[in-house]
Amino acid sequence: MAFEYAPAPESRAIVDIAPSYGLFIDGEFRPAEDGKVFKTVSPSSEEVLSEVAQAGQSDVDAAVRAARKAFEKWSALPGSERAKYLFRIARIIQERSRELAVLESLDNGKPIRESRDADLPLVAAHFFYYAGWADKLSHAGFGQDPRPLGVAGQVIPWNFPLLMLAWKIAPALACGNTVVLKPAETTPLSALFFADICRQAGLPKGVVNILTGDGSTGAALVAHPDVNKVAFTGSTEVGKAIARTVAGTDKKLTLELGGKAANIVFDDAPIDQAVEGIVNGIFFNQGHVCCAGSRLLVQESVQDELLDALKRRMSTLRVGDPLDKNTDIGAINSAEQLARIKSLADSGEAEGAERWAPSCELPSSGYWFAPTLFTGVTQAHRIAREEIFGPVLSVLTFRTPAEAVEKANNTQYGLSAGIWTEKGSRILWMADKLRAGVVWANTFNKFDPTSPFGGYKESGFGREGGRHGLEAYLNV
Ligand code: TAP
Repeated sequence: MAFEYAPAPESRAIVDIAPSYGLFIDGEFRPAEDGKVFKTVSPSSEEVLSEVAQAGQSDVDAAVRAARKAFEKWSALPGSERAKYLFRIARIIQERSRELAVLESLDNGKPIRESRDADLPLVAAHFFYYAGWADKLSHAGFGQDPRPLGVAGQVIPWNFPLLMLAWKIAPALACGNTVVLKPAETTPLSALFFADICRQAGLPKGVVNILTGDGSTGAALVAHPDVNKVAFTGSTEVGKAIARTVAGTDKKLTLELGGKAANIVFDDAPIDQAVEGIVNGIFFNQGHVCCAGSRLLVQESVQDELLDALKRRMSTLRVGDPLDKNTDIGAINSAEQLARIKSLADSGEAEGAERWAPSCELPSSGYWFAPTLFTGVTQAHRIAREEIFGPVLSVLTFRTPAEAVEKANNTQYGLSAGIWTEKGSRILWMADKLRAGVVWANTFNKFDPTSPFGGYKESGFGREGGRHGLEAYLNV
C-alpha cells in the first residue's frame, strides 16, 4: 500500500524559496539574456520549487568577462585578505546551516539527517580549511611564488550540490582565482543561496559567478577560450567529452568521475561493525555517491552469517520523507536517474543474479527505490561492472586475499575501496595492492577537508582536498 507524501511542515518553513531565480553574474542576479528558464522540482513530492534562469552562450560570455575583470584585483590581494572573506563565508554557512540543509534535502531528496550532519558541516569545514591556506601558499611545497591560474570554469553534479561547490570554490578562491560555476540542472538552488552568501560576506563582484543551466551551459563554459582552468565532477562519459574539448588548449583540467568501489569483508572482521559499514557504504545518500561501496566482496566462509545480518539491518531502514529526521533513505534525485537504476537492477535479474529487498512502503508520488541487494553476482554481470548510482548492492565472494584484490581491481574505475579485517598487516598489504585513490579500513565514506580525494583509471585525475587540492589551482 502506498501512502501519501506529506512534507514535515515545520522544517519546510525554515527556508524561503523564491518563485524564480536569475543567474548570478558580477555580483547581481539577472535573467538569462534570451529569457529562458527551467523548473526545479522536489524529487520527494514532484512539487515545483522554483523557476530558474537557463544560461546561454551570451550569459557564459558575460560571466567569464566578469570573472576575468575581478581576477586582477582578487589575485593581487594579500592572501591574508582573501582568507578573511573565506572565513566569513564559512561562518555564514554555519549560521545558515539549518536553512541550507532543508533546502538541500528539498531540492536533492537526501535525508535531512545527512544534509544536516554530513553535508553542511563538511561544506563549512572546507571553507575554513582553505581559508587557512590562503596566506600560506608559499609554504605549501609548490615553490616560493605560486601564482593563481586565472578564471576557473567549474561544473558539478547533483549528488552533493553544496559540498561539491565547496570542494571547487574554496581552494580556487584561496589560491587567488575567480570562478564561474555551473550546478546540475536538477539541483540549482543551494548554489544560488551560496551566491547570496557571497553578497552577504561582501565578496567583491565577479569573484564568484553562478550559471544555472543544463549540459549545454556546462559545455559552453568549459569551451570558453578565456577560461584557464576546468574542474569537473560527474559521469565518466561527460568527463571524456570535456577532456576532448580541453585537449590542445593551455587549460588545466581536473576530473572526478565515476566509481564501482569494492567493500571487502574478511572472515575475521567484526560482523556487526562491517554490516554498518556496508549499509553506510551503499545506502548513504541513496547510493548517489561516486565512491559508494557498490560491490560487496565477502569471504566465502562468512557469507551466510554476514548476509543474514545485512538483510536484518536492511529491513530496519526507513525510506521516505527527506525532511523526517527518522528517514534513512530519501528520494532518488530525478525520474531519469530512477529509470537508470530500475533498468540496471532489471538487468541483474535478467542476467541471473538473485534480487532481494526488504518489504517497504514507498510514497505514492516522487521518485523512490527500495534498498536492494543482489547475490549470485558474477564479475561479468552489468550490475558488477557499471556504476548504478543508486541503493543497489552487488554481492560477490572470494576465498583468498589475492583473489579479493584481483576482483576488486577488475573494474574500469579506481576511486575508492573498503577493507574490513582485524589484521593490520593485511590492511597495509591490501591498501598497497588496491588501485583506488582512497582505501578505507574498518570504516567507509569518511571525508575530511585535509585529506586528498581522487581516482585512478577512468575515475579521473587530479586531487581535491588537502594540500594536494591547491595544486589544481596554482601555476607551480
Ligand atoms: P553528468 O551528465 O556527468 O552531469 C554532471 C554535470 O555536468 C552536470 O552539471 C551536467 O549538467 C553537466 N554536463 C552535462 N553534459 C555536459 C557537457 N557536455 N559538457 C559540460 N557539462 C555537462 O552526470 P549526470 O547526468 O548527473 O549523471 C549520470 C551518471 O553519472 C550517474 O548515473 C552516475 O553514474 C554518474 N555520476 C557520477 C558522479 C560522480 S561524483 N562521480 C556524479 C554525478 C553523476 P546537467 O545536470 O544540467 O545535465
